[in-house]
Amino acid sequence: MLSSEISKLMKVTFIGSPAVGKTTMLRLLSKDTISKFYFPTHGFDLKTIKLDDYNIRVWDFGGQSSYLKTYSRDYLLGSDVLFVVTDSTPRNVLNSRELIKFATHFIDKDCPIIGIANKQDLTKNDGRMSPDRVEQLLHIKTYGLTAINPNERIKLLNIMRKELNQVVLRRRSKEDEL
Ligand SMILES: Nc1nc2c(ncn2[C@@H]2O[C@H](COP(=O)(O)OP(=O)(O)OP(=O)(O)O)[C@@H](O)[C@H]2O)c(=O)[nH]1
Ligand SMILES: [Mg+2]
Repeated sequence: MLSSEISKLMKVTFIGSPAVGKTTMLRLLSKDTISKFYFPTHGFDLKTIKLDDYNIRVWDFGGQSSYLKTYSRDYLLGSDVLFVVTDSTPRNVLNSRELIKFATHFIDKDCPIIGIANKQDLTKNDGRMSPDRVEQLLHIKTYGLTAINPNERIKLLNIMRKELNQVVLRRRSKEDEL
């Protein structure tokens, strides 16, 4: 397949503990109304988003550990970018490290794993850490986000654009080597 064709359809996957904001991120991307109420995702949710010349299939996986154990292989397989979403609290970030270790068994070697330090609107008194601190603890590139704020849609789209562009560039340079 040509790299130009590969670039069109991308699989982006969200994983993370329950209630960290994965579905809210999906709603932010697809311009759905953002709810402050929490409705846990059962199984997974799937939406296609158009961004530049990408058709991005975003897989939003319910955070309950039973889902992950049962479906992780099918769910993670073939991801072009994996986002590990946290609520930026120390406990959740430490749990996310385990999740990253687990996920690496199911994704390709060259699939980037990107951290999201969500709920940046919360205060330090809530235990909210800065994106830099979350990045240090996760040992993966991490971006801060407030997914309940509709104004952050552009920010999330830019993060996705940047990461997908890098994936495509890496693939192109690999193709050139062949
Ligand atoms: N304060 C704050 N709350 C947020 C933010 N993002 C999401 N939430 C809230 O967190 C709760 C859980 O959000 P969801 O997006 O449903 O979480 P989830 O990760 O999809 O949860 P599961 O489907 O159970 O895995 C909801 O009440 C959201 O309104 C944020 O940036 N800041
Ligand atoms: Mg959800």
